[in-house]
Amino acid sequence: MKCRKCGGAAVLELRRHNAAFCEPDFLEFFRNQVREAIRKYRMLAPGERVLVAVSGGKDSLALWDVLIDEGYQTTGLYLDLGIFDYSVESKARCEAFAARRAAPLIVSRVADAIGAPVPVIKNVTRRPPCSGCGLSKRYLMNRAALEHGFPVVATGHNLDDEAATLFGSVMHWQTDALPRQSPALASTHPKLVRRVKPLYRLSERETAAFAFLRRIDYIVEECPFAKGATSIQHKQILDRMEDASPGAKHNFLFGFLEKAQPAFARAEPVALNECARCGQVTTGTLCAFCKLADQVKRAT
Ligand code: Q46
Ligand code: ZN
Repeated sequence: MKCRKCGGAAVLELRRHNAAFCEPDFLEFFRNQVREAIRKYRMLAPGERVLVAVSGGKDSLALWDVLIDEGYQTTGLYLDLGIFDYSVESKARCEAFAARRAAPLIVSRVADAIGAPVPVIKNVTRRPPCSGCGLSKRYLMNRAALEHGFPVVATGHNLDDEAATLFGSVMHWQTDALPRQSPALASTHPKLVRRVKPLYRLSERETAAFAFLRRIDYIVEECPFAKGATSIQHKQILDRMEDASPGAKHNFLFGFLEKAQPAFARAEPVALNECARCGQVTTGTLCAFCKLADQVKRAT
């Protein structure tokens, strides 16, 4: 196998690109894909302050690594979900990465914000753990960005994540979710920061290879609650399609973004208010996070 760029010995074959790369050319290919994502969706201004949501996994730490090297003023945000050893280990990886790159890291505990960690929230609500967890993460990311004066939050969602989310939304025809399925979400309210996903052009295998080659120490284990989550089942289905037909995920996601998404755009923007208690954005009077906090308080 020869590198497409230099003809040297390749370390990685990318079937969907019908190409193989040596180590330096793969790293450059990876960074170019991030640059292209940022350019195409105008995700970040040069040198902008960016809050990077990090979980300790390969994707978010690879993203942070690239953004630091691209000259953005980054700060990491680690949300401690209180999920047993998984949270202890993943926090340690984020702290070690931040120390190695001499980058600031904010740590925020879900239990401090809502009154209980994710496993307790799951028991209180009797809903899948990812439901309360996802809601809390979205809320706390936005709140941390506002409190610390960041105009934008970057997350490590990759091509596999985005294709699986799209697949799930299409399977259930969640037409509310489809307009928001985008690599970049603009701010539609002064209290809502922009959200961007600069890794959306890169597969999970590619981010794993990048993290490995950059010697990033990341947590390999998944969250224990990920097992059985429907998003994992959707990923497995898409993996089988990708095996049979390299490029299937890319075509599914990119085809949607380029050709289908405009058909689902809302004619009228959703009216947003400020939560009567916390002041964060909501479509009702009290936001979903404050309602969840009340539910936790009543039960604990
Ligand atoms: S952390 Fe939270 Fe994920 Fe664990 S409980 Fe679900 S949403 S799987 S990315
Ligand atoms: Zn609220």
